[in-house]
Amino acid sequence: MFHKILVANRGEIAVRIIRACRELGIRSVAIYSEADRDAMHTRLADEAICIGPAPSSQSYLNIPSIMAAAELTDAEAIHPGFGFLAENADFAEIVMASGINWIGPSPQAMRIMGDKVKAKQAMKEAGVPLVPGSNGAVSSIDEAKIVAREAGYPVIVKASAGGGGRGMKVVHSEAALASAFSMCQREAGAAFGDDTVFIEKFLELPRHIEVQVLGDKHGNIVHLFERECSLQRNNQKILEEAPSPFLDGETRERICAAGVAAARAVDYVGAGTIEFLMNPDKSFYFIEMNTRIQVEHPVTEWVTGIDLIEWQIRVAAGEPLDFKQEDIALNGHAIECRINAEDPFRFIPCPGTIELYHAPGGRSVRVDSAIYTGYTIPPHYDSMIAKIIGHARTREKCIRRMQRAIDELAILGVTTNQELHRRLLANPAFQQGDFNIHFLEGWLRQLEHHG
Ligand code: MV4
Repeated sequence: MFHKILVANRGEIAVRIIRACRELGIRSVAIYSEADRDAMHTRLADEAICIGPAPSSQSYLNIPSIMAAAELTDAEAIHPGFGFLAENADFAEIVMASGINWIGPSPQAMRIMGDKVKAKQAMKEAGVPLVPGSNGAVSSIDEAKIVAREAGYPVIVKASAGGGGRGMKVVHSEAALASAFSMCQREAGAAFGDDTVFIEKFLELPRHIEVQVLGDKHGNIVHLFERECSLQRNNQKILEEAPSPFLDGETRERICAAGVAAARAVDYVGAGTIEFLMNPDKSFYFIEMNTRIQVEHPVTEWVTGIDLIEWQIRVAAGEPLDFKQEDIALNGHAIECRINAEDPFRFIPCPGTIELYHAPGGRSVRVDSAIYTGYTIPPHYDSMIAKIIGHARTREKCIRRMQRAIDELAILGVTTNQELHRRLLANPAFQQGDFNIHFLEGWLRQLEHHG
């Protein structure tokens, strides 16, 4: 096992990883920007090293500076967390070329999944269901017209190098296709340096359901069931849960098997997530794979009992998974509410100083956060400041538990989206599990008009 890990991240995920290291008897190295001198991850790690000025481009994205920190502290491995450099295959390669262990999948797997056209080709060969549409890249408007007619409108044009909602255009008719196609190509070229685009049938009322997988370096791959991630706004998830209230046992088995097949196709090592869209008739299609640990991993940890960060580290060190698929059972229900320092209904970030912080606690409530009373939230990074995660035997009980946890939470000095969570947890459609990826935006519009 490693003796020392450098955590190439900040905020609650850096704290989550430092805590896992401490429990495993591994020394941790924090890196921090000039804006994060008083951050929790800087204080909690065994060592901390400043890597640059506040802007991410000069600190948490600054590869030479991070590598210098790793060399200086003799770190044996780097955990990238999520965001920042977590899905940067070049960074993974540089880490490995420096003789440092990369806590994540192979750069090859990251490259295939980072390129949506390549990813879809690999998924097709693995028998994972794909959204009907183009077979690979579409390079001309004439070709786009043929593909769109075949799929039927509406269609969606997506950048191959995009993902997470970036670089997409929905097209409702052939009259609108040419300009949307050209615009998508042009924007993709400017944003990603790759103007490759492809076309899919646009699914109108899907749910976003994702499968957690875990692989080791000995060819073992298991799934840890699914998460329901439909409650989002502008591709920012607000509340996630496991399992999905929409799945029956048979559909669960099929989608989880598809997740394992997807991971196997790229010899996946570590924790990964396969994203699917699911229609109301329960047909589902692969859209992309995230080759990192995700924000919402605690809901999966709670319903499976498996510590995902611990296993990311153990498999990176070469340990085999010490359990089999049959050993993993789905236990109860878990919900995560993301607490953001932002205006709850206008979604404008509200950084500032936290005058008072009181975290909820009690039975089966977990809080992953890096804030404390007196902490000043810097304006340079993400607005997510805490995750409240609850577990119970049933979804109904879990909702009640989350309602009381959200009521207990007290954050003074900065505006947060606590009230949004209070209202969402009380919403009848949410309580009935009756929602899709468009629900939150529609409901917010309704709130705007009727209070
Ligand atoms: C889609 C889609 C409908 N049809 N693809 C957005 C994020 C990226 N992962 C893929 N996305 C979508 N792809 C087809 N063929 C709708 C979305 C989408 C979405 C997906 C998941 C979660 C939230 C979303 C919000 C808007 C659009």
